[in-house]
Amino acid sequence: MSQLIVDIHTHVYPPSYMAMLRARKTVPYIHDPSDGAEPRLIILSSDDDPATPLDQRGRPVDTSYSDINVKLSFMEKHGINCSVISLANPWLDFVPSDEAQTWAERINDDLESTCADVNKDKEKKPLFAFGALPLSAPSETVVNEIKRLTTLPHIRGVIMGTSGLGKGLDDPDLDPIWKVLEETQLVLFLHPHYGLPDEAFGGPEVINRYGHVLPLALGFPLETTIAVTRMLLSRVFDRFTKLQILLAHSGGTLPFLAGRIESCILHERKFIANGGDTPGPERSIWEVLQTNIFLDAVIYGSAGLQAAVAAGSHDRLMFGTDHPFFPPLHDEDEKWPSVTTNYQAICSCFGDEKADSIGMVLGNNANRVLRLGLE
Ligand code: 5CU
Repeated sequence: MSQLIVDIHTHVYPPSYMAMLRARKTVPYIHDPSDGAEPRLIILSSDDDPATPLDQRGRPVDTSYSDINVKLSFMEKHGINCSVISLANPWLDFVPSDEAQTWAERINDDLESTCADVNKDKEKKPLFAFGALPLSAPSETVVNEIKRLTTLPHIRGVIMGTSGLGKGLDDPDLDPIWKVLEETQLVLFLHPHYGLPDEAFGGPEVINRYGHVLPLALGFPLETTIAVTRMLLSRVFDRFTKLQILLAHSGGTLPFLAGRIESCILHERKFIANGGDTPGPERSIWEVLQTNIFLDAVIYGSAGLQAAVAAGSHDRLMFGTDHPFFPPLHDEDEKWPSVTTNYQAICSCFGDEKADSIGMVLGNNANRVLRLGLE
């Protein structure tokens, strides 16, 4: 059989979510220009700059975000055999607390039925999904939704941002959620959205001068790195040793900075514990990277990918595309450079003599870890 290719980083905004964004006037929202031009998704806080005309704020949002047939065509074009779809950022983080559960059920049931419908048709490539969480609700509600997700046959994990219940991922109130994820062995796909404060880049005026380059290229990866480091420092991985987390964008900068993080912990054991005598984490970052963390291979270059392989291993890395983000700017018919660069980075990172490793990263790891049952 030819090489199995599984895309584990591929997003959707189901139609109900698009309608919800259209009804909003604050970030995140969708604006439909009156001249019939393509709708705009105003998604990052820096997008909503009053100095920018509304019709030009944010980024264009087309049917590739919500029409599953567009995703299936994209898979066909790029030789992808199976995709594990997930709601895109900012998920349900902004939904009022008393509506969060209803929205989570709506989105998750929608994802489940999309996968079930597609998978009924053997001509189509199979789909699975990561469920969304009602994180603005109390942790008990989140725990119940995670338990409900285990009853939906196509759900293989959950996707979550770095704010957790609103206070970051070292919040002790998240413990019941870590516990149920550990018990159910659902993989947690951890994905950034909030980036760094605008001031880190010189303010909104500087950010907008360069489009989304600064927040996406630097803000997102650092956000992920900070979030996981806070989990490590607060000993989440000591308390929940079986937690399985998949980090977006090859872990942000975590593989590259792991040695420095570990060194700072070792040299500042008392300091990191609130200035007191409470010990820092017992398990090293290296052990956590090799037992609790999977990384996607969405890093667009072999240097970053080599760091990811060195920090984890080739059997903890999984191919992804980030569709529908980063479409080609010029020729709509060409293969997406954002996909081909990731594919080439995987091939060049391992070389011809390591076909097994390439196969694992392109699809076999996802098939095994997410129990996709693909042959
Ligand atoms: O790079 C990415 O993963 C993304 C994403 O998922 N969402 C987004 O708004 N921009 C870039």
